[in-house]
Amino acid sequence: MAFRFADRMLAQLDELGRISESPDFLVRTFLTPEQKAAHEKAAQWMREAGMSVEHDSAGNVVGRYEGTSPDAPVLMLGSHLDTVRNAGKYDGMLGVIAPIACIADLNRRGKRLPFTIEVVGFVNEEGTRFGSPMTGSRAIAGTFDPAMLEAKDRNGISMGEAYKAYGLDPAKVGSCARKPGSVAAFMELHIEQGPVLEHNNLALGVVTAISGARRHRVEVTGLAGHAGTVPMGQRQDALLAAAEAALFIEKRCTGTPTLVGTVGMMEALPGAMNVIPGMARFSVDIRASDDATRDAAIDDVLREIEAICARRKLKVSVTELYNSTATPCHPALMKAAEEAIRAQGVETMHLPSGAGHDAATLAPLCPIGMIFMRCTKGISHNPLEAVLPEDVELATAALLHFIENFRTVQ
Ligand code: HGY
Ligand code: MN
Ligand code: MN
Repeated sequence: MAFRFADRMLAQLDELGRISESPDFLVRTFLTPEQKAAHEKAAQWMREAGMSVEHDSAGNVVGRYEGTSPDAPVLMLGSHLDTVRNAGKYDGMLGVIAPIACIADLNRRGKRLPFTIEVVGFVNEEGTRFGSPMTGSRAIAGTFDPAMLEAKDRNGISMGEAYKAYGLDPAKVGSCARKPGSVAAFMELHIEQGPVLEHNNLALGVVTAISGARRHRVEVTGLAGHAGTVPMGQRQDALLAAAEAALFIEKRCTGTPTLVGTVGMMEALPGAMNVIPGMARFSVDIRASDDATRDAAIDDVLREIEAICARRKLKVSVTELYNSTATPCHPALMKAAEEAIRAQGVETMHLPSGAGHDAATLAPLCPIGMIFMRCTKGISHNPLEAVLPEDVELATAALLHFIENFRTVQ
């Protein structure tokens, strides 16, 4: 069945899904040649849709569709174009391709609205390469922290050095910050990345709030040794402390509604089968729908990590990489999103987001809203991530309705 939007969009999402640092799985991280290639592809589609395009000081790709009154505040749309490792091809990218399809439709009809529309492909929402996420949306929101330029990737390259190698001045990353009042609203379309819409047999949902997250990197230092000669009772095995900590995180974060804790990365160093790990590095990602619940869990976890390392006579250093607060969506945008969805003749529901999104980062700048689209079995951050073409069609039609009926939020 030929769709008005979905056929071309799914082909574009497939094309972006093939721009990867690995031939074996999808991974496209911050300030890489693959990021540049994906942004150039998006820029081409933005131009074809009738937009002017710029790449801003943080590396975001920004398409602009002028309105009838040039000095009216901007309606900003978009999402991120970077991915996790072994990613699906809809997380982020759907939220860039859909608004481009909407603008292309307006342009085909020669329709201009009483406000300018911008579509942004944000950089580094995931934080895959340097640990610290949301760089592009923070820069636009005016909350970019230059200290993040010190964060290093797994090869020891800092974000600042990577910016230079990419051709951007690290000292100017934050210069793309928007003036307060210059952006009327930000609306992000994103796959739900969870099972709730599918469980309720709904294609689209209205997001109520976005969970806050905090991320830490932990480094444990013990004593490397010979696996065959050091008796078990005389070891300072850094990896076992990390393993104990991971199990404590699971236990502490189990049983409290909306509280989740994840150790997504763990390294044993020097990383040889016959060497007792003298060092271990691991990540801690803890979230909840309210900050107090989350922060109490983090306090307990950090205290337990210290205790484990003291007992095992190990040194430990903890670095906080990210701290975002739980963010409510603006009621007026929730209402407009619900109207836009219902105008497609379908039911919908309100639901929170356990995942973080660029929308939350933009909340200090302007009112924010999100529309969720069902994804198969709620799977995400996984190549099995999948969507239904009819849902893509519905989501894009709803987004277009939202755009054409948008009124500045009071
Ligand atoms: O981690 C998150 O919630 C998002 O996918 N960056
Ligand atoms: Mn993601
Ligand atoms: Mn995402």
